[in-house]
Parts: sequence; structure tokens; C-alpha cells
Amino acid sequence: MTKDSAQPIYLADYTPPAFWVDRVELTFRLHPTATRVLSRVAFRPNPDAPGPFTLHGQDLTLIRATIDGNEVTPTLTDDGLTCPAPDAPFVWEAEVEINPEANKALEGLYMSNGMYCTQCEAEGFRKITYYPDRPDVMAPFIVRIESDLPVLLSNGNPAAAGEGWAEWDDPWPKPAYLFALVAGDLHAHRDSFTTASGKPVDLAIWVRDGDQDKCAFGMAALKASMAWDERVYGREYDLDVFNIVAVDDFNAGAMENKGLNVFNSAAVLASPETATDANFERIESIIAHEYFHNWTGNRITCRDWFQLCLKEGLTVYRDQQFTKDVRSEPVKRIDDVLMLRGAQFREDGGPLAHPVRPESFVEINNFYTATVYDKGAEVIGMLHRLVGDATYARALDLYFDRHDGQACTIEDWLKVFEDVSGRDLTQFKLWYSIAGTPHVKVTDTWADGSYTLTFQQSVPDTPGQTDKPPMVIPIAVGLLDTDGTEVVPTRVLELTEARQNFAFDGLATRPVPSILRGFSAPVILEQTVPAEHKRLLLAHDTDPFNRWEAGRALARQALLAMLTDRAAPDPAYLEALQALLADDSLDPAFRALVLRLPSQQDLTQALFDAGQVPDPLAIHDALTAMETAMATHLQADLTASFDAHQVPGPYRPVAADAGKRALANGALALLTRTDAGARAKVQYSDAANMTQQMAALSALQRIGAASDALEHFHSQWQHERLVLDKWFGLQSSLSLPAEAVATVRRLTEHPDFTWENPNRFRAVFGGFSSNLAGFHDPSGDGYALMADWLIRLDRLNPMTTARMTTAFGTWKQYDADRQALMRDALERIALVPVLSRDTKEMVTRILA
Ligand code: 0A1
Ligand code: ZN
Repeated sequence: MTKDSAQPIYLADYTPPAFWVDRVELTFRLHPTATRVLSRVAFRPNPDAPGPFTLHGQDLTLIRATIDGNEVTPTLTDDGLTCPAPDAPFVWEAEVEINPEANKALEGLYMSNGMYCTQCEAEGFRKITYYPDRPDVMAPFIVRIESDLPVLLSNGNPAAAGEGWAEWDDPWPKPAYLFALVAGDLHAHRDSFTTASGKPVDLAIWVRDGDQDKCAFGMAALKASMAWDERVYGREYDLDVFNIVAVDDFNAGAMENKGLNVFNSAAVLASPETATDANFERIESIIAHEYFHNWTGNRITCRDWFQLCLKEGLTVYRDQQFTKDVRSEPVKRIDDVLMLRGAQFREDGGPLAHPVRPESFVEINNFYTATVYDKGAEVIGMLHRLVGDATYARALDLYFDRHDGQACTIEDWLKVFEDVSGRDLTQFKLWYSIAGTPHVKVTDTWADGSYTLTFQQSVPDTPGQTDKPPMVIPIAVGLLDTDGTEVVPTRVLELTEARQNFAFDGLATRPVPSILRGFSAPVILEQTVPAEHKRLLLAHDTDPFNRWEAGRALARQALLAMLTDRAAPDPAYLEALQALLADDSLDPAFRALVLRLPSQQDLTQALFDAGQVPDPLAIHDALTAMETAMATHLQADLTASFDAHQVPGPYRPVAADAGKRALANGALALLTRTDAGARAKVQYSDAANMTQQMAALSALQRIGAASDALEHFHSQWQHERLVLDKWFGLQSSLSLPAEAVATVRRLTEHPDFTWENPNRFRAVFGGFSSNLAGFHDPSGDGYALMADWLIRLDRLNPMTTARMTTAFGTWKQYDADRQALMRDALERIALVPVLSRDTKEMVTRILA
């Protein structure tokens, strides 16, 4: 199990640690290129799992080590060290030297714009000092930081400080992955919170000078999250301080280190001028997510990394519940399902499919996936639906009571639900081990006043898994009559067999079913629904999710007919939209969602599922033609919507205003298809906030008329790095197909393309990989450009590189020529002699 080896490790091989840790003391003498880390760790042999004394360690220079004060000479191994040790409690001391400035992988201790910061999840602590870097070893930490920098932060409560040093004390036992240290010339945006039991907590968001005006929203979101977790889950905060730090160079969104959350600056900083409504909403949910980890992740953590979904699935579920509460429930559900289908279903249907709880991995960083996070959250949602609100609440209380301070497994989690509900969850547990998205086929019959739904379920083969057993699938169903009146309100059917019937008696006429309401399970529903029933559901379903879903199905059907039968845009679809658009009883945010067409990725998948070879250009053209038809046929309605949903007065990032802006900007994007950008240009020049400015710029970019505005935007925002990311991302993601590769190449040559910064790299190449018609240019130039840059980034930052290889994950969906070109690009990456094992694992799995 060496860090450089590509040997998989297996869940089945788990063994408890040979030594427990009772206490950790760390001293950091910070220096950009030669930081000294002194550790003093109290170990105790584990009588239940005797074994040699080994510690993880990577890229460390060992200066000296002692056991109980006596100098020792450990044997250094590929991934750490081993040393003879007493069979009784002892104190290990070590001094190591590390080089934060050279650390561009952004794991362990590194530097970002002159500030020191850490990222230890999953296995970064071993790059800081020798230690049992595994989540089941939990200990209290005392940390001393020595540096001339003015702000010195670590986990827990501040203990003492003086000129050039500070000490922190974290009394809550934690695994090393939750350790954090930050030092820099930082400025605080402060506030406070009093917990339900009356304990005051000092809150601070620490930022670089110049960013102080972008903290207020994040702080409000933090306080709302703290209050929500008390109210809904009965969870209080447990330290005297809660610190958040904004860091520019970060591989992910944010990290839940105990008492010291570290955030990608893009995931916390926002002002009306620099951030869009979507940014504000994302920040709110990430702040909530990291805060909620304090209980689901930190107080109760994971026994091993195979259990990652234990903390991530649950914490995503909790942050989704929070957003539903503080914003709109139906809109959030639709957003989440769009995400799930766009990222997780795609993952589940391709070479990277894996169970919510994987059984093996080479590099754990490659498993921070949509499956672990988002399908993990869906599984909890199903459990909640199956046991009901009251039992769910009792199960969570028991989980916190029973497991506080422990490192747990999915078995522990499910046992709590079994104990509280009396249910046997053996079959339900398959959701954690079976990969792939279940397909549920539904047919219906009507006879003598009895209506019967027949469901058949199957799960496709995925890498290493075939012949899968039936799962427990909660299917929420309601029935409408043909006037659109609901005759049977929502009922949750529990599908447990491969094929199962459910009968509804006592109906006067054959009903129209509304199936999988609220998207009650993460499955692909296969049903033949006549277009008039879809229109009926779109107009009348009491379930907002299925109302939206019906509109979506109509749009998809119309687009597929354009693609496969050269049909014209379906007038019936346009008419249905018209009625909806004008219905002022509907939330504008909901109408904005209904107006949005299925994505290019959606249609690619739909064609592939129908046994056809998707042509990225044809799909792009069909979407453009449909939008043009919408602009033409609905011009008056769109104009009315645009005018009626302007939000006067100062910008407020609240859901109601954001919904209006979303609808007006959705209308704007469509109207721009036929007005040569006239309206968008006016909005661009008049824009008083970033939501309006970006919406106008995007609309112009989508018709290839943004060059003046882009130039203006760059000169206006060249000193705001997060806004500049938008400038890069907008061009790479929305350039017209024929220009996209050249545009991306030009962007990489731009002096502001600071590619070592993950946000900037992702803006360009993440944006490009979402521009399917551009990325899949038939020349293969897009693939080659992406491969060149992934090879370059891998030498510095394996984690971000490996994640971005997923751009190639759908290669099997395309035509033979594109497949060959994508394989070439992947093989070229695979053959790089010094490829990181992160990227190697991803490329190997994608090619398999
Ligand atoms: N636990 C974090 C996710 C995270 C994982 C790895 C990281 O390394 C760069 C960073 C963050 C979360 O779920 O928010
Ligand atoms: Zn998380």
C-alpha cells in the first residue's frame, strides 16, 4: 500500500489500527521553503489488533525521532516509517522539515498568495508529519504556530498567543484529515452567535485585504445554518469560535476542518457587483454543508474512506433540506435532480460507475464523486421517505447519541434505522453496494373500475458487476382524471420485486398517472405517455416536480423529433409553454426552469439510449433552432415576462428576487436569438449587478455577438480574480462550435491564464468540456488540446487533473472517428512516464 503504487486497496481488508492516539501536540515553525514540524504524540497499543508500529509520511525530511525521550532510527518505507515500539503506552516525538512553497498539489501544508494553509482530507496530513493518517484514529490536538505573520489559526479554541506565536486547543477527538492551520496577513469579518443553550460563539470570516466587502452574505448564511441545525436536528455548536478562511488556490469547494473551515474563495466571497444569484445560492449551500459536517463528519466520522458516503451523503442531504427550507422546495428539488442526472447518472452509466460505497480504490481522491455525494444523499432521502418524518427524526437522534465521538460505518448507520423502525433493511442496503442507475419500466391496465400499475425494475451491468438483484424503490404516485383533477393523492408504493403490480380501486374513469412524484428515487423511469397526458400534467399536476418533468419530456420529445425525423419545432409544445409562462400564480423561478430546454448532454444521452449515434453539432443546431422557434412564436409572451420580472431597487440575493431575475434572463436569452442582441446589449450597459451583467453577456456570447462586451468586461474586472474566472469560463463554455477550440487555445495564451490556480484552470477547461459541440469538434483538436493541458497540470496538481479527465468519460457514446480520437488522447495521457497515480487510475478506468 505505497502512495506511488497503483495497487488497489479493498474494503474487505480493513483492520483496526495497531495503536490508538490519546493526545497530539504539534509545533509549526513556519518558513516558506523550510517549515519545521515538531510532533509529540501519545500512543497506546490496541490490544484487539496487535501489530507493528507504522506511521504514514510522504515528502517529509525526518530530522530526528524519539520514543519516550530516547533517540530512535526508524526504517523509512515508501509511504512512511516503521519502528520498534513498546508494548505499552509511549510518547513518540519527531521533527520533520517540509517545503510549503514547492507544494503545488495543494495537499498538506502549502502556500497561496503568501498565506499558509492546509488541506488534509483525505490523506494530506501525512505530508505534514509522520502520523497514523487514517480516519479511525481520533485524538485531541494542541497546536503551536510560530511565525511573524499577524494571523495564526488552527482548530479548536484559542489557548494563548504572544508576539510571533499562537496556541490552539481542540478538545474534540478528531482524525488527522480534519486538522487545519492557516497563517497570513488576513482581515476578519466578525460576528457572533448564541447557541440554544446560551453559549456565545465568536464567528469570523478571514480574507485578503480588499475582500472584506464580500463576506456579509457568507456570514449571514453561517448564522442561518447554525440556527437551522439547532431547530431541525437539535445540534448545537461545540467550540467558542468558528473560523472560515477564504483561499484562492484550492482543489475543491471547501473543507470542514474542526472549527476552522477552509473555503475556496469562490465558494464564500460574494458581493452584488461580483457574484451572480447562482453564486450566492451556491455559497449559502456550501457554507451550510461545511457547517453541518461539524456533527455529520466531525463528531461522528468515518471508520475508513470506503465509508465516505456516511458523512458526505448525509451532509448533502442536510444541506439540501436547508436550502429547501430557506428557499423554494420544488425549485431546489428540480435543481438537485438536474445535477443528479447531469453528473451522477452520467457517471453511473459509463466506465466510472461505482457503488455509493465503493469496494476498492487506488486513490481515494478519485472517489469524491457525484455518486458518493449526490446518489449518497438520494439514498438517505429514500430512507427518510420509507420510514416517515417522525421515525427519521428518532433515528437521527439515536445516531448522534449512540455514535458521538466514533468513527462509523454504513452498517452502524443502517442499524440505527432498523432499531428505531423495526424494519429489516437488508434489501435496502443494496443501494450502497450496487452500482448503476436502476431502470423502472411502468405499464398500466384499466378494467372494471380498477386501475393497475405494473413496474419492472432492472439495473444495467457496470464495471465488475452483472446480474443485479431487485432493489427497494419508493415510488410516489398520484392519479389525475382527464380534466386534471387529482383523484388519488400521493401514495408511496414500495417496489421490492423485479416485477410488481399495484392496484387502485373505486375510480370512476381511467386516470392519468403521475409517477415518481418529487423524484422519489434515483431511477430512470421508462413509460410511454401520450403527448396529451404530458400536457395535462404540465398544466395540472399538483406535484410541482412532475409538472416540470412533463414539460421536460415534451421538450425532449420535440427535440428528438427534430433530430431524428427532421421535424419542425412542435407547436403544441410551444403552446403549452405559452400558457405556463403567462400563469402568474406560478413561482417565477419555477417558470424559468420550465423554460430551460434539456441540455446538450441530456439529448446526447437520450439519443444514445435510443440506439443512435449522437452528433454534437446536430444537437447544438436543434437546440438553437428550438430556441429560435420559441423566440419567434412566444415573442410577445417572452417580452411581457421580461418586462414584468425586472427587479427594481437595490440588489438583494433573496430567492424571490433571484427567481424573477431568472425568468427575465431566461426570456432575454431566448429573445436574443431573434433580436440580434439588441435587448442584451442594453441590459449589459445598464447592468447594476453581476447577475444582470453575466446574463446579458452570456446571451450575446451564445449568438456570437459578445466581442465588444467581452473586451469591456475584461477591462472592468481585470483586478477581480473571481470575476475574471467568469470571463474565461463564459468564453470556453459558450463559444460557438466552430470557434470553440481556437477560443480556448487563445485563452490559454492570455497573460491572465494563471493555470496553476485550479479555479482558473477549471474555468477554461471545465468550461470547454461542458461545451460539447466545441469540445467534440470532428478534427479532434479539442481532445488534443485538453490532453496537452492535463498532462501539463498533472505534474503539479494530480487531484485537479484526475477530476478533469472525466471530460473523456462518455467516449463510448460517440461515432467511431471521435471514439478513436478520444482514445488517442486518453492513451497519450496514460503513456506519460511520470503520470500521477490519481490520473493514471482515472484514465485506466475510462479506457477499460
Ligand atoms: N469534505 C469536503 C470535500 C473535500 C474533499 C477533498 C478536498 O481536497 C482538496 C477538499 C474538500 C466536503 O465535502 O466539503
Ligand atoms: Zn462534504
